[in-house]
Amino acid sequence: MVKWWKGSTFYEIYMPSFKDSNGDGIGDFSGIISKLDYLKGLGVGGIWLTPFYPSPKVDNGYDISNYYAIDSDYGKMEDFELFIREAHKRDLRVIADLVLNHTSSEHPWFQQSKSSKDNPKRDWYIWRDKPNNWESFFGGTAWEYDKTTNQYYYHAFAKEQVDLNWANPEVKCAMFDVMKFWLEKGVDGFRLDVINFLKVNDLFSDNPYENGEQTHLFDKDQEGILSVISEIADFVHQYPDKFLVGEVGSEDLEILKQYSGLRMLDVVFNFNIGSIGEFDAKTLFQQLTATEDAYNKEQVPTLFFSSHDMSRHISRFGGDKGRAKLIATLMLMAKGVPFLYFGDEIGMRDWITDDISKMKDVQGIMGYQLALQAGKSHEEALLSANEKSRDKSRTPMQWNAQANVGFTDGKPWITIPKNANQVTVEEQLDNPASMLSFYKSLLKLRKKHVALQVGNYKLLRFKDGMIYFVRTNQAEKIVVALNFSEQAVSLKVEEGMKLLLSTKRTSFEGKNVLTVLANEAIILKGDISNDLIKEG
Ligand SMILES: [Ca+2]
Ligand SMILES: [Ca+2]
Repeated sequence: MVKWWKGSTFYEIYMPSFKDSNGDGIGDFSGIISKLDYLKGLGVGGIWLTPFYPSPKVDNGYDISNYYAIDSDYGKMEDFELFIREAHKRDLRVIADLVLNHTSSEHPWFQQSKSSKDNPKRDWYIWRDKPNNWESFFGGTAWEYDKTTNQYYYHAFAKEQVDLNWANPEVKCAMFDVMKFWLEKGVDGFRLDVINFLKVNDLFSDNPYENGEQTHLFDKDQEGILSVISEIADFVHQYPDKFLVGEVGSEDLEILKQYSGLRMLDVVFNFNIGSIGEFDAKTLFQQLTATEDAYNKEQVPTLFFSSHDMSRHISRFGGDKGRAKLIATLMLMAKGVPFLYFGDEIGMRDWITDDISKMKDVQGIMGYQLALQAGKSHEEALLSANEKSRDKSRTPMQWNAQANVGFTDGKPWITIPKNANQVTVEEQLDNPASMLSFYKSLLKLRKKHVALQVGNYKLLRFKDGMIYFVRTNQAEKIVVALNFSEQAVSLKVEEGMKLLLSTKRTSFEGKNVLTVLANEAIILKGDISNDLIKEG
């Protein structure tokens, strides 16, 4: 029996930006419910919701002030429960984003902790008389002075996101209670935020520097982290069929591979593949191969190229729609669990601001301030802020030409310029040549062919700018060729292969030479009993 998540494609919904139902410009649960049929029609099997808990939203919900409720921007608990029922009715699973590493500074636990040195919650957070040199991942020192008790508290991210002390078993128990609560509400698992940050070095040793940049040697991936994660995994997996995906903030496969597998997380995000910056087919191929080599039989990679934390891949990789289709084919046909980011399916692009007052993301704003402090001009600081800001991929879902304005506090935040790049669901829905229709075709294929869900690679190769692979299971063999180059590339295949999908042609004559056209993505189905594709 194939585990449900191995056959699923996930769809990330960035809560504030997906679908607003009451005209305040902020996405909400009623809005998402109204689009469940759209998601079902698209063909995804799981939904990942970014945090929906009450939060001051210094970091857009990744600063939780109450783990047991729904933020009023998104609705009420009844709306959430209705959402879960309606999603399950359509066979859509739901995973909730959960932040175990830190709470909002407004969380009552922290309010109690900071009230006095002998408060029972004091040790739930990390307090020191003197800071060490650790830097926040958003820039600046990771220690904030608190005058009430004349000590410093530790925050790996913004100062309003206070790191919990996972060395304290009470913290673990409190978080297990939180997980139990949401599992019993019906969520099908969790996406665990910055999960390799739960432990810090006991001795608080200073981090080293390399080329002027701090190396985060002692504030993540510390001793004991794997056993904590194993306990979390065992706890969640007591409930049948629950799924865990971890955000392990690293592109290093040697680190990533430690966190998934038996009695660990089911999968982690493979930033080694997903966050490649400039497009390069060879680098992409090398990362796919390296992952395949590094992982054991129990481990499956994840496939994604966009998220609420990074630039949208269509923009990052040069803006070309043909290339975006090749990337889509890779995401949905290669071995791994795909995570689409909302708007990927219509080719939504990055948004860059020329007005710093419109920037919402704490990471971008910090980048701006630090650049100014370093003596940069306003223009240079804005450039640096736009690079760091994650607002670029957080603009509202472009359902139609009207849905191009984002609001914050009741005021218009952004307007997507009306130009050739403005894509909408409305204009793509009934257009067979659209990006949306292409994604639907891919998702349909993935659902139909078990080899595309769980099949291993019989072959994974690179030739003249083309990535190609063969995936098989007992009954099927599927050949996928992705020609990222500007020249046709030929391959020897067995005779009689059948065309499943191509971005450039509607038929294939079944000869034993396949000439893959420039920028073509092509998928063929063969007979498992025949010889496999040959190199040629
Ligand atoms: Ca709303
Ligand atoms: Ca931590």
